[in-house]
Amino acid sequence: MNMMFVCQTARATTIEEGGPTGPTMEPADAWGRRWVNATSTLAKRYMEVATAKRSLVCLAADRNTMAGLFSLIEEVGDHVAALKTHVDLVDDWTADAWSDFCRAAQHANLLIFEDRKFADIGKISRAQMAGIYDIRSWSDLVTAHLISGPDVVDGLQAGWDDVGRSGGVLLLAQMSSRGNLLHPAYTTEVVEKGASHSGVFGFIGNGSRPAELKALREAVGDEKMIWTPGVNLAVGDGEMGQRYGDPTEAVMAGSDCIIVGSGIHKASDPKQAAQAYAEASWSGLLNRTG
Ligand code: 5FU
Repeated sequence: MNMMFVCQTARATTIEEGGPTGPTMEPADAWGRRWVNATSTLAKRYMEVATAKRSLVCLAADRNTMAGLFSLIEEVGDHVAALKTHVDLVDDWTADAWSDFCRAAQHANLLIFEDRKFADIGKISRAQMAGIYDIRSWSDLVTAHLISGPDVVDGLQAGWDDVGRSGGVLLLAQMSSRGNLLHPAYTTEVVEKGASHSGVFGFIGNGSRPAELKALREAVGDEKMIWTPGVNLAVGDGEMGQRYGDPTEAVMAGSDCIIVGSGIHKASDPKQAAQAYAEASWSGLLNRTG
């Protein structure tokens, strides 16, 4: 992919511009308690970008070619606030192409979130941040299961430290897939252990079940983020056990970011779809009380 092409076509949205579809709003006014209580610089950065773009959408960019990924950013970059990747599902992945892709994402003002779901002991998680994909060098956020104990978070933080960068961990407190084993007692323990850790940016919640999400928000409190997959404007069962809930309801129940994959990247018009999800998420934020 020609980097010049990417730079000319992708456009960074600034807060001063007020995003693509409306007047400027201050993050504090849009986010209320979450803005006041957030202690993480990354969370504030996310809330600023989301406010500027009037979008609480994280694009799950699950396309398996670099060309497909580049065109997605070009089409929807203005309407999403973060980019979620699975670096290991790209068929024609090369380090150079990925580095250009990350640059295009940064240019579009997107936090880069690798949904790696780390789950090993601390020292191995640290080592896994390096390796061929070198996740520590380009990710702002990664996911982790807490099943192996709290050192996984320290290991991931050490990974970013090793290259002089910083990042945040999203712990899986719930999942959207049917039959998952993250039962309420496990969720409670993940939240208890994660809530006080400065390396924990927030939690993954189940976007398909607003009642579960509401309970998760009550347990988490106002400081940390909750980001939610399992969201689609077509509510119901998805492919291979995925479940979908309504984007606006998810935000009103306490989600700070809806993670949307096929609803955008498989749409006949991804830009229009991204705009629809942005609007649904933004109206949820403006209408939520907590
Ligand atoms: F942790 C989770 C989860 O519980 N459910 C998910 O669906 C993560 N995901 C990711 O969100 C999953 O790996 C996909 O990348 C994305 C959902 O894509 P969809 O096409 O919107 O279903």
